[in-house]
Amino acid sequence: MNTPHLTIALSKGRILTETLPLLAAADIHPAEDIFSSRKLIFDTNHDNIKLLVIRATDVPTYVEYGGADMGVAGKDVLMEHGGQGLYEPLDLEISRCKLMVAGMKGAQPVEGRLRVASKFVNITRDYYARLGMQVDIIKLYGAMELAPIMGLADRIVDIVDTGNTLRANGLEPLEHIAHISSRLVVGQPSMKMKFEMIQPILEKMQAAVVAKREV
Ligand code: PRT
Ligand code: MG
Repeated sequence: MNTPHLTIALSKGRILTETLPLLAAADIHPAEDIFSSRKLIFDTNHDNIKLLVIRATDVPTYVEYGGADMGVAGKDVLMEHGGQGLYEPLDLEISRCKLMVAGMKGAQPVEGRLRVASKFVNITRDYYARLGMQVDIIKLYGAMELAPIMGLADRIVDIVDTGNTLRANGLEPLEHIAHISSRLVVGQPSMKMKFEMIQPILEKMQAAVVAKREV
């Protein structure tokens, strides 16, 4: 019987550094140094396992459409993408942060409709819909903190870790939307067709997550 191939999509950037030790715990090692290479596809120590290193926001898309069998992405990215076609079997407990609403420190109450800037437009829409509030959402691709300063928006929805970025820009956290960490996702067809290959990887990664927790 020939062994199936497995492609794992990894988010480049800050999540990658914390993902590699968890993959190593499942005996998956890139064949060369990911950080010094410009490649997008990496061989591993297994002939039939390849790694993709792509933008975090593209990971759920690759996995949903079968361009990768599984992947690692932040819960923020997964919430924004929507869960269609994806299983989320494992919380890797890495790259933790919070999704929050923030605004200018000590700002006056807003009259009329709130203007909210974010790159997370779906999360923002859902959040205010649950509060029964109609808001104007302004899509940005980065540096959300600038929007309230320049009068573009009253609020932002963004990721907060230490809060230093907010503080440095005269903003303050106002409302907590969700706790965020990175998750392992598996495409639904891959989970079915390649279960025997995926299952031991999941188990070993889970054991590594638990072991790390107990340090
Ligand atoms: O850079 P690119 O546009 O390709 O994507 P990206 O910026 O989303 O990637 P990256 O690598 O920066 O972040 C990927 C993931 O890391 C996010 O999707 C989160 O799940 C997770 N993560 C964890 C964070 C942070 N912590 C974080 N602090 N992502 C972003 N930040 C940024 C935040 O946007 C803000 O600008 O850091 C700033 C806040 O940090 P503090 O410590 O100042 O509060
Ligand atoms: Mg970034």
